[in-house]
Amino acid sequence: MIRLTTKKFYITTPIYYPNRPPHIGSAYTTVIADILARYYESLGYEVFFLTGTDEHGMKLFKEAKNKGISPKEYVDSMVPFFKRAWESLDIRYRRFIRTTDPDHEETVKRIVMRIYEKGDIYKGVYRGLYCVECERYYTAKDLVDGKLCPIHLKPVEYLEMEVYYFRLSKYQDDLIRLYKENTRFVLPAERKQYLIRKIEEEGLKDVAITRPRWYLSWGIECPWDSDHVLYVWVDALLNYISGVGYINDREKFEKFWPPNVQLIGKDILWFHAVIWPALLMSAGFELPQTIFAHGFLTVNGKKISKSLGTDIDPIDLVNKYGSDTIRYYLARAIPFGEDGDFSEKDLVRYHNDELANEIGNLIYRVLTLTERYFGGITPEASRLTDIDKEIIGELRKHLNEYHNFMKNLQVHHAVMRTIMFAQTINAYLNKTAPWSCWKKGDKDSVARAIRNSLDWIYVLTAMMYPFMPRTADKISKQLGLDSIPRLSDVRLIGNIKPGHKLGEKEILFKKL
Ligand code: ME8
Repeated sequence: MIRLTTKKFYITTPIYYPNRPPHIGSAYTTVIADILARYYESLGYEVFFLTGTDEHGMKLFKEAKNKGISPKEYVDSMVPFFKRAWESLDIRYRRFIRTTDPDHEETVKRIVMRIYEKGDIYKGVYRGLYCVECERYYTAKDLVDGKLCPIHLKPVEYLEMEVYYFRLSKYQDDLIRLYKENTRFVLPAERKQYLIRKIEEEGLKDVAITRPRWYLSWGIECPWDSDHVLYVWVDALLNYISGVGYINDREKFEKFWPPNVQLIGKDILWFHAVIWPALLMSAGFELPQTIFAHGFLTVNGKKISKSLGTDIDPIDLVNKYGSDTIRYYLARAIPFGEDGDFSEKDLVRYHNDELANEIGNLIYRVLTLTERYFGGITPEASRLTDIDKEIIGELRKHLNEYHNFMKNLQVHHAVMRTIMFAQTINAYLNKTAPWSCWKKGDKDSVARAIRNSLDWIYVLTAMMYPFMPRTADKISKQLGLDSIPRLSDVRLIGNIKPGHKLGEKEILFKKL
């Protein structure tokens, strides 16, 4: 029997703390994840894309207390902000996981129990420093001026309490081996080098993974000791297992595990590249293929924060510019992996120069020519000329590079190749000048230039789809197609048949 196996792609974002609505930083990770999910979907992979909210821990508990409501009421009231923002940005997640979901709580208990039974958890006393904003421990030398958290610049707390520890130190050699042998496990490569250096210099210490209930009750109960609740980070990391159906859809879990790409910001690298794989090794799960830690965004050169007014609401941006322009800008302007700055001035420039002038003009131009000379019907044309073949060679190079960049998570380069693909078609039109050929009565050359350009716009549409699904849909309609071309099906010639009637043309991007 022939078994058809479909390739799978499982991608995750961090689950965000719902103590404030999403901003352009959380939107950034989520948009890039959606771009990669749509890319693999268009290639014919079965895709599972997980995002959600991280709802336990001291930070959420304190915020709720300040508001005079229960933690659950509080998180329930905040989750819609995330769902609405992601909807406005056309984020097509397959599940929105909340760590208060019952199947998540059950999964967490089962997995930590497994780790406990293996002997990797023991009781001890924690004495040290903690930042509630980060929900993480610090040592004095990590702090700014000896007292402030290096990320939030707020004073840390001193904690002294009985806790259960996870034997992270036991996994030190396995982790170092993992980083060295599996070159794609942590990307970009500099981040991996940082981890190796830090672990080799300082050594791994065991990590506290519970809190006594007298200190914090808002969390998942520790399954072997009801006087403790689990540390919010252990609870949160395991969302990547529960979210893909570990308890409530075993078939899905078997199909998609392990994650292919886990996107995070560089702020949470330690949890994802050190604690997470160690927990998985201990519990006996296959490890994710790649943890990719991107850089941090500032807004007009300033840190994103409520007090500085830089916590821009993505929905406001979408209302002003449309989701495709925001998605395009985030993918295009910030080299994926590096820090970057978000500025509306730049966004407008990219919109005008690249979207309106290159892509919008190209499509309008080709549709206008088809209408003028062939009544909006794809013409029949004779064999390819040497110029056509040369251009096809160039386009093939851009398309191949586009795929290489997408697969290597160099999303910004893939966008560049899309623009270069459009520029090459524009240059082809200038070179073949169908309007002059028409004047000379060379109808065959006109037909060839138009037929080829339409075929290549078809490919361009498929390349644009992951970044700009709305625009890809509009172009497909203008081309008279029933659906958006898929990357798995496109060819460099022969996509659109002669006699095919195009749709109505329309300006794609108004200049801002
Ligand atoms: O850390 N630039 O949640 P969080 C780019 N709940 N990305 C940014 C950013 C910025 N300025 N600010 C935030 C948590 N991000 C935990 C995660 S996962 C098991 C638990 C993005 O709400 C980036 O992806 O603080 C970063 O890692 C994440 O938001 C932190 O979100």
